[in-house]
Amino acid sequence: MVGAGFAGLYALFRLREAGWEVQGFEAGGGVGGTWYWNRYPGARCDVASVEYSFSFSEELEQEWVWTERYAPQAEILRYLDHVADRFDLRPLIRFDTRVESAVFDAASGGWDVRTSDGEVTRARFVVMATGCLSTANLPDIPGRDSFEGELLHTGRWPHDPVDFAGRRVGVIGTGSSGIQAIPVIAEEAAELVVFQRTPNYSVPAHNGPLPTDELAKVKARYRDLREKNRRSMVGFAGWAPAPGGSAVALSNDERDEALEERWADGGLWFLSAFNDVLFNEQSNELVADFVRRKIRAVVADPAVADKLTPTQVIGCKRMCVDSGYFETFNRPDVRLVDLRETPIEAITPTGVRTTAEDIALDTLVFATGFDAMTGTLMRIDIRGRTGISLQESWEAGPRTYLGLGVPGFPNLFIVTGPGSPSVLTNMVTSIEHHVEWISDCLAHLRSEGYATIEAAEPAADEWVAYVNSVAGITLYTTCNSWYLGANIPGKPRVFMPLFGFAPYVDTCASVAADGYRGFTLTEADVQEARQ
Ligand code: N01
Repeated sequence: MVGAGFAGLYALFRLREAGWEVQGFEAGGGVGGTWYWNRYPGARCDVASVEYSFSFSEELEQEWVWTERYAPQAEILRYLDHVADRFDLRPLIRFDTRVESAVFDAASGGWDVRTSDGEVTRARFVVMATGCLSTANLPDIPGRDSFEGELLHTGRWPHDPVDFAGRRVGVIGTGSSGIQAIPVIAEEAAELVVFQRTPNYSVPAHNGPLPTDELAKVKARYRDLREKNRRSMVGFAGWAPAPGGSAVALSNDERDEALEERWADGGLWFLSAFNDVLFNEQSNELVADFVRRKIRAVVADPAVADKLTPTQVIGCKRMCVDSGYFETFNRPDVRLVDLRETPIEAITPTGVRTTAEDIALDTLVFATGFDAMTGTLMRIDIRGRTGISLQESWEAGPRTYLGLGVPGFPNLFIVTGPGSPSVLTNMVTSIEHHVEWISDCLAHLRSEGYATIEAAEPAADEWVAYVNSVAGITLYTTCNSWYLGANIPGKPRVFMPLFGFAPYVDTCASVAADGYRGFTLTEADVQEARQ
């Protein structure tokens, strides 16, 4: 089990319960994954806390008390620490231990997993619970390493508090992480300079304390909520009103009224006001225009408002959820630098040089995202049945079957891998679904006497074509997003996640019911005969 975030912890729990001997490896010094590394100011989840939580234990669900509508990073980390202790998972994990390679040994039908502590562990199965957003992207801007102030990345935030008081701070990047951190840093810093390459859409979180009676109501109906989430397209907001029809079908007033209602509720569900926002350009433009008007109404200086106003399709890059982001630009001590007008030329020992000026800084925060979905897997030397590496196999983009299995790599499973709905859903719902599917699959192999399972090439080819064809009917492919790998120089442009959770769950169930259709299962003696 590689990773001890939500996915690794649940996989360890579930597989141990099923009677397997399990060993977890975790590069970090503690559990938590994303929530261990992303400790930047303002970090919180933008799926509601009551939904962004495990459903596998009713006792856990009932006893844990979420204090805010959207849980802050520290509370989610406390929750995962609690899970690790409550279910006694820590003894199963080797911390501060990075998996460097995993090599399939055809003779034994198992994997040799080499770790940074020099050990090699033999495993029959390997489950990569390595996360979709776990390898930080630190762009190679000229002079970056010459900076003499403090250089930070939101995804690798120090454990000790960072002091911004009296400092001139720069933030590069205005995705979800930047948009959360900027208002909080602005409160503390002497000056804040925001370096923006692409403006982003953001909807207010309207975060606040979670009233006890509201939490009690959820707890009373938790099974129903979880079931609805599993039957939804995104794995959350299962109780929310169904999306309206097309945005195009309404008058301007009717549309604005519907959008105002969602805006007042806040959060990602805003994008589901109408059922065609991610499919119909005209509908998308009407919704985007509503958000643009909101930005202009908040930002006092029209020139700054213009720079902050996105033009791309809304939702194409992951929409953000904020607490006072646009308001921050009305502060006298916050400045926006539009990198489309004046790109960064270099980072200097004292700050950032754009084509227009030298900006002196004490602290520089990279909120520049991740080598998403494949970055972490591709940094591990994973070698399959024929000795081929995952890097070679995925040279033109990730190839999986169901996002769970990779042809040529027997007995290797990926939790929320590319080709599965993963990042387009509530991650915890997707993780639980995958871990349960993998656990059921291993039980099947054991009971039927199979030694190996491997995604078949034609099944993976068909699956990749299917994922692309679904992406092709959405508007997701119309901009440069990390979903497409467009944020990493040289990365193949392939839309990596699959849109639509509920139909995917049905497909996975039917594959299993069909004796793992599309996978090749090998019996123990056949495996031996192959050598
Ligand atoms: O990263 P991002 P993130 N020079 O890739 C800019 C999840 N998440 O860490 O758009 C200058 O979205 C880049 O500009 P551009 C969520 O799924 C969730 O913010 O490429 N700028 C962009 O503005 C999210 O989508 C939560 O032009 C550069 C920014 O850096 C995902 O994580 C919170 C640059 C990167 O944005 C990633 O979010 C946080 C360069 N060389 C994150 N390179 C919650 O649940 C990149 N940029 C709340």
